[in-house]
Amino acid sequence: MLSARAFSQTRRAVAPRLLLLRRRTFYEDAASTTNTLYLESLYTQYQADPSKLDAKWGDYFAAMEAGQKAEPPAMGSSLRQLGIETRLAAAVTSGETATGLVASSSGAGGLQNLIRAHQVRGHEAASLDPLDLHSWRDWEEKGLAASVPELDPTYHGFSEADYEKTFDVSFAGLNKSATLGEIVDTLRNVYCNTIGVEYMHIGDLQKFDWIRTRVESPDFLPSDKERLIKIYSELMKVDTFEQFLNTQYKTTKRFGVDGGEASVAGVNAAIERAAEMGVQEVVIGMPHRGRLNVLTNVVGKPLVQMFAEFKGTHYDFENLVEKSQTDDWLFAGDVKYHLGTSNVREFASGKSVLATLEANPSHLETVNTVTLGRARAKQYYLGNTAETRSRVMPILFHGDASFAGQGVCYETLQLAHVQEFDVGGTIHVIINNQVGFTTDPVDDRSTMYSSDLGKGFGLPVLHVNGDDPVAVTSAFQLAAEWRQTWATDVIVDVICYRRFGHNETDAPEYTQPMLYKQIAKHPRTHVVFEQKLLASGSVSQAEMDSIRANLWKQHEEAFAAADAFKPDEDMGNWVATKWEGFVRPTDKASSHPTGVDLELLRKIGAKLCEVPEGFKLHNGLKRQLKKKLEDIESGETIDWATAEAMSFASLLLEGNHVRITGQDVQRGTFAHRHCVVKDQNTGQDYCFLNNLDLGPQENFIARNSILSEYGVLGFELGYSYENPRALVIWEAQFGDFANTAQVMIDQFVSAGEHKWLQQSGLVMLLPHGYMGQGAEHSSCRLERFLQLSDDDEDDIPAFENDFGRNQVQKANWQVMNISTPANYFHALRRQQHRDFRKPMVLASPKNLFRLRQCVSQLSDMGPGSRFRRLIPERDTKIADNPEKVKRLVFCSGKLYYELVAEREQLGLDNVAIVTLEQIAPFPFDRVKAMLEMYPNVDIGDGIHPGNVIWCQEEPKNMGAWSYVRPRFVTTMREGLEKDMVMRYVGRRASASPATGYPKLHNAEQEALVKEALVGHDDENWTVQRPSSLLGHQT
Ligand SMILES: Cc1ncc(C[n+]2csc(CCOP(=O)(O)OP(=O)(O)O)c2C)c(N)n1
Ligand SMILES: [Mg+2]
Repeated sequence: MLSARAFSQTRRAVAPRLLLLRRRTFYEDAASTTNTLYLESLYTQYQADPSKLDAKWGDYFAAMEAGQKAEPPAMGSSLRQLGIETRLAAAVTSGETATGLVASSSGAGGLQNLIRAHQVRGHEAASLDPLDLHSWRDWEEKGLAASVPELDPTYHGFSEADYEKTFDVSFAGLNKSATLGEIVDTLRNVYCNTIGVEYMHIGDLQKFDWIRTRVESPDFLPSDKERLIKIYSELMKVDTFEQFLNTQYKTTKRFGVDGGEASVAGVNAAIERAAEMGVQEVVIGMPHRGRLNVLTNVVGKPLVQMFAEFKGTHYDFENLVEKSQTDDWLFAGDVKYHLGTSNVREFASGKSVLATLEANPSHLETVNTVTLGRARAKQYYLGNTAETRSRVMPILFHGDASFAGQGVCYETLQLAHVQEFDVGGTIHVIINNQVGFTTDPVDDRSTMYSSDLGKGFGLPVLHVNGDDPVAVTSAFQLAAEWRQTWATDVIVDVICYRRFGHNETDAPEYTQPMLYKQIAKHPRTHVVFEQKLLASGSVSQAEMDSIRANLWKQHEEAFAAADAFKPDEDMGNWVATKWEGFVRPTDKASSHPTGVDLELLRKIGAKLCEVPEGFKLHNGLKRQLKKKLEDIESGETIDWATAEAMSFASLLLEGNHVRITGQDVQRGTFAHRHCVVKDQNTGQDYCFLNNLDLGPQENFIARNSILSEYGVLGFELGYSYENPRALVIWEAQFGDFANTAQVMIDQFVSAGEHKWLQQSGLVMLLPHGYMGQGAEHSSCRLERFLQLSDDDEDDIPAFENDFGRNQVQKANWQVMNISTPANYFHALRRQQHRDFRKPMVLASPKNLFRLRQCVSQLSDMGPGSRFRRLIPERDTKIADNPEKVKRLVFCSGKLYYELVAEREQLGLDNVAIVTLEQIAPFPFDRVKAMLEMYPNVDIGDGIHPGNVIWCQEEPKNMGAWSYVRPRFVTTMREGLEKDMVMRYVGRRASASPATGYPKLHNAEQEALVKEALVGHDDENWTVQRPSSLLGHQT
């Protein structure tokens, strides 16, 4: 038992925290929400039977009813106490147990509740803010109170006199019999110190206990000299980097982590601990803040190189300019705080870890799922088991404002345990500097913590004071242990401050004057820590001085050496993963034929129609498979889905992993794919493509995804980054939904290689086509993808041979609208049969799956066949008589079939129809051949259009028109030295992509097809618009 003196010391020790608990009087206010509810319940009782209520309350309510001003009879704690008593009494009389209610007795029940209160709400009174402002606890307007009454022993019925009494207690670090003073002190030490742990929302008792026993253990925070020195050294590495740059480049944007240094040191501790527990690789995604420091001190990018980047000696500008004159592809590069890299980190323990930092754009949180996709791919290639997942650990950094505000964070957490997306747990680190640019936390969220989203997913949240590097290190180590033990996510919320402005050139005093007065006075984290270490006598001043001096010297030496740093010719060190044998756009590339042996295709075909003995297939599917088998055997009518499956199968047999995800991809939005079928009796899956039984094959994954585009597309992109021997496909339910993933498309898919040399062969399937389904399900917004395509409309490249391949190699991506199953087959295979990778955006069909005419011959996929960027007139009668042709119609996708049907109907043999299968990069060479082929087609008089037509379904301001028009003209001018005015036939310009009225849709479609084929009589150019439904002609 404590002596009275010791007890009073204990109480003094905790006194500042008690002050903190009482800083606000929210609960003391009779008009506050809590008490309003309580008053209401009393009033209900009063109305029911005034005699049951204390007379003072009766008088109060009577006065209120009479419209007189009255004070409630009980205020403050007595009111609260009364509330508790009443609720307890109600619970007892109704026979409920008192779980969740506080006991009013000072006995064991009260003690239990006191302990539980600390476990539940201790973090709300913890000392988490280095600046001791804890502003997020004081948001009355959001219903958030600063005081936590349950942490006060008196709330549980104890009085001052009880502090010296002993109680039987079972709590780590306490004797079985301890005084209340000791108990309170221990509880506050664990739960209200510089770590605030939130874990009571974790439903699983085992996990809950796992975390409880660790944080409650007296050994949780280290105190031995060796470990303290290590923590100090790690912190100083981070701090020295920032301070050194601050002296050399005071006003250069670097988004320093000053104020949050401990978070970077902490991540290192997490990785080291994880390595001890079997982690071999970490994949890191992070935004700007502290990124340069992480690159250097976590990933291990050499200091010399980092300084060379500051000095600008890491690239040779003259050389770059020279290259731009000779090369037809120029690397754009990116600012240094967006670049990625990977490197092997060695630890003192002898363990090493391959650390990869994903390149990212400035768009906050976008990199999250890209990082997880890459991690999942690494785990897949290691063996795709829970064990291999445990070997690759993702770490995602977040800013406090962005984690609270960006919806993709939700998508990221939602993916955590979905099959084929699970990465075995992610460590989320919030560098919580309590500001987002100029926005205060009060404006960046509704919830108390930036991390509160995590609670919805049952993640443990470790809030930790950034000025306590020991606590930060322990929190990170715990996070790593959690991840390795439970294979689920965890959040470490490092609460710190931002010493300078948003970047180093900003003046934050404009917007946060009071905060920055406080920050200006506040010593750096290492100074706070040094004082603590000195006070505790664990480390001497001389020891710390020597560590600091050494680090500074290292930085000075590296800085001097940076002048002589040899720039990497290839800048290859910026690519997170290097692919052996794959070439850059500036290198010579090669490709292989994509046709497949017909016998093999037939065998594959048979397997695609076969389910195991006893498998109860749905009758509808049985009929489909029977028909499919007939088609394959005849080799005449291969449909879209079969062509797709055959291309997948052939790629799998060639050793490519194939993965397709997106909403409902197993069946396919249009019920065409059915690549995974269900046993009607058992619900069991069967996947044809994983049971080819035709020799060794890679694995096929088709997984329906969560209902997200942004997050899932990012995941697949990251997956595609890891290994080029995988065909990775993301399919949108309808193409228009891709716009919710626009950041991923603009910032990563279209520009990743140009900015970061990061290649990807990702395929995006975007169902597209006008079928009268209204505004949103008609268009995948081809125009947007085409606008992002980087081939110059006025430049026909002069490739000596293999125009098509060369052009794609230099382009940022390929945009397709394919019209035949065989061409789709080759387009997919072509992705894998090159020694470079290029994303492919495919406006995929919606009705061609079942269109009788949309079939290919098996031989179109056989040896010698290949992808056709453009398909010339297919009717030999017309193609063989080109001089008869008066109109030349170019189109793409399913519109082709409608034009042909109408042409047949009208019996026309003077109109040729050509499909552009690959729209971008524009097949100048093939288009030129088409323009040359038909000598009698009027190309216009130089002012007015002739009869070379671009026909599209989309409104004039959409679809491919704006992209193809100048390129057709260039082809004619540069290639054939003639001026051509191209004729537009398609819907009129419109804000909405399509009409919602089916009849109007039909009328439009009919008008545009007719106009393309027969045109209108307009000798004198007076009819500007042949139909009110169509666009102007010029
Ligand atoms: C998606 C997105 N929206 C807006 C911005 C502009 N922006 C850059 S940093 C920033 C504030 C970020 O605050 P926080 O997440 O707290 O990170 P911090 O800079 O404080 O480390 C904003 C709004 C952005 N980069 N990305
Ligand atoms: Mg911030």
